[in-house]
Amino acid sequence: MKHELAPLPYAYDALEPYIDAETMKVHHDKHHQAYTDNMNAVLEKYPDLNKTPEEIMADLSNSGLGEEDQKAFRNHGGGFINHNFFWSVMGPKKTVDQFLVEEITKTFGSVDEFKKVFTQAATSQFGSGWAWLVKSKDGKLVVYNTANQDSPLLKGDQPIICLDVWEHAYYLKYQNRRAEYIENWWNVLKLI
Ligand code: MN3
Repeated sequence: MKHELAPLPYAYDALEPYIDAETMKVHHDKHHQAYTDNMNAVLEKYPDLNKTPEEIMADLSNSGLGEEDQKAFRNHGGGFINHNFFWSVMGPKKTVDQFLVEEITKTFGSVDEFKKVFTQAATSQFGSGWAWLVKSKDGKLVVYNTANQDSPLLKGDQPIICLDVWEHAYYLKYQNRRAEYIENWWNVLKLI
């Protein structure tokens, strides 16, 4: 089954000035499109596989994909899934999830404390990767980072918040200033 790249749920310039329109355009139209195309190239070898990308990722070793295709899917399918989720947690307007705020406060003590922990995970990811807030299999909120396009679904965790810290996510505007990108990004995270 061929998967289409969905349009961004807002205009390219909707996250200005924190994330610039040019970055959003290249990030979505080029990078996310490439992950989508490369994932489709893997999946077209398995026309009878009747699973969503998320279902495949959540049980990759039993997905029916060959070993090399599992590696390719982990990267490109990961890129497809992670970016879809990333666009969805951002927006030009806050739509604060009060239940999530309460859960975060219970787990981390306060939203500010959570931001410190998450920022640390995002800042310290060496090279390309992501920072995550997930609900783990046992129902706990956990922050960690992953390398490359590795998805929390690989471990059975459910993503709640994510931040792309690949250079392509910020380099046009921020160059090497990842910390500044992360600090500004809180303004476009709509959930808290
Ligand atoms: Mn990216």
